[in-house]
Amino acid sequence: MKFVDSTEISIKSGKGGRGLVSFRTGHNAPKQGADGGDGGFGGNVYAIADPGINTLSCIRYRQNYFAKDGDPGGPNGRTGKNGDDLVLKLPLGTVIYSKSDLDTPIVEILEQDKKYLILKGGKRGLGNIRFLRANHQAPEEYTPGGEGEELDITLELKLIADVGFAGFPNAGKSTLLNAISAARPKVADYPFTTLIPHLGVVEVDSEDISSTKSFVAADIPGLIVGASQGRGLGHSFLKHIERTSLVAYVVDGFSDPENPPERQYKLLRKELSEYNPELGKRSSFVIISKADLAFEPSEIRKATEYFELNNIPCQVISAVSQLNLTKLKRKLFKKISKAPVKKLIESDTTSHLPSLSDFKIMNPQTFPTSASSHVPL
Ligand SMILES: Nc1nc2c(ncn2[C@@H]2O[C@H](COP(=O)(O)OP(=O)(O)OP(=O)(O)O)[C@@H](O)[C@H]2O)c(=O)[nH]1
Ligand SMILES: [Mg+2]
Repeated sequence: MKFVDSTEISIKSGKGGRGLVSFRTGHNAPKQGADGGDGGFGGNVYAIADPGINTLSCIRYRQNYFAKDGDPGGPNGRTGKNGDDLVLKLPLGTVIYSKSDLDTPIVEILEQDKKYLILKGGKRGLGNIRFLRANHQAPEEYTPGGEGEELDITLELKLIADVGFAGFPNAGKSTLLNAISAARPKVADYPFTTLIPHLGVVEVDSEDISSTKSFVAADIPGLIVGASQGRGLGHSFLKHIERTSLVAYVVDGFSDPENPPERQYKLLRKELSEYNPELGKRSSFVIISKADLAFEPSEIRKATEYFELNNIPCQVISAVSQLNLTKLKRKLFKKISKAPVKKLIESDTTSHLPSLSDFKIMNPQTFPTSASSHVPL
């Protein structure tokens, strides 16, 4: 399936159903008593996480997503049916913005079993039965249903992974994810083999406890110098790293003596800082790959020297010969269990949304007092 990580759609909540004006009729008295029921509430628009999907491509085939209107009230005091809600099923990690303000997210889908309210449906209209008073026996008043809300939204998928592998092309990121998880990103000896991010669940055998723990690692397409300014492929995926609690820099330690691990690390870190200064400051971990290509143990010592001197946690590995992979998994797990998932917004709120207009009472000329003070909604 094609990876779609940004799309735009229009959403609308349902209008509330109109209240009914009706009267019981008898043989000689055409208006024996008001009995017009309330309308139904308009349907809300919600978003939920669907564990079965990991791209936005399924949402993209349609432009408009509308909840249903509430039905009008019926005679004999019958309340109209509430409009059906619209539930957008989205991949975990989707961020929803109003198209007119791409800086302030409205909602972030971070939890599996939570229903996130995006637009509230219109209030139900009130039937004339609600306006019945001792001194007002044949009320003609009713309220129309409240309008629904409309919004053009932009959806962006920002993966939720505990660890993001950031590295230059060919560093061995995909080979590593293949070796430590069930994910199977393609591996090849040419740059930019990975075109879309891949997630893998990594199981960790804990040293001290008998239970198995796991974390999610993301293989991000290779970055190049200038990625923060939009060069190469990596730029559009840098945003996925924003959400990982730990950035693991994957550097090829032994293929090119001209390009030692600390040089790669500094360049990568600079790119991330230029993209988002907070990212550059975030705690990092360095994975020095392809140790099977080292001829001498001294080469391995040399590769780690800079990181050890500067107190930067690192691990030399070989995904091909499975060297130090258990150690690596344990170390990554220890680092991430201290750092929670980075949220883009502190709490999701819909308070920014335009409030529904207050009800207008129709036919108010005969109604003795303000309806809103009497009528429970
Ligand atoms: N010898 C050796 N080669 C490796 C190791 N890990 C990866 N490679 C090789 O390095 C090349 C690139 O590996 P990938 O895993 O595709 O690299 P990548 O970082 O995912 O590359 P992009 O997707 O292009 O960013 C492939 O030819 C791999 O076989 C390793 O531990 N040892
Ligand atoms: Mg790859």
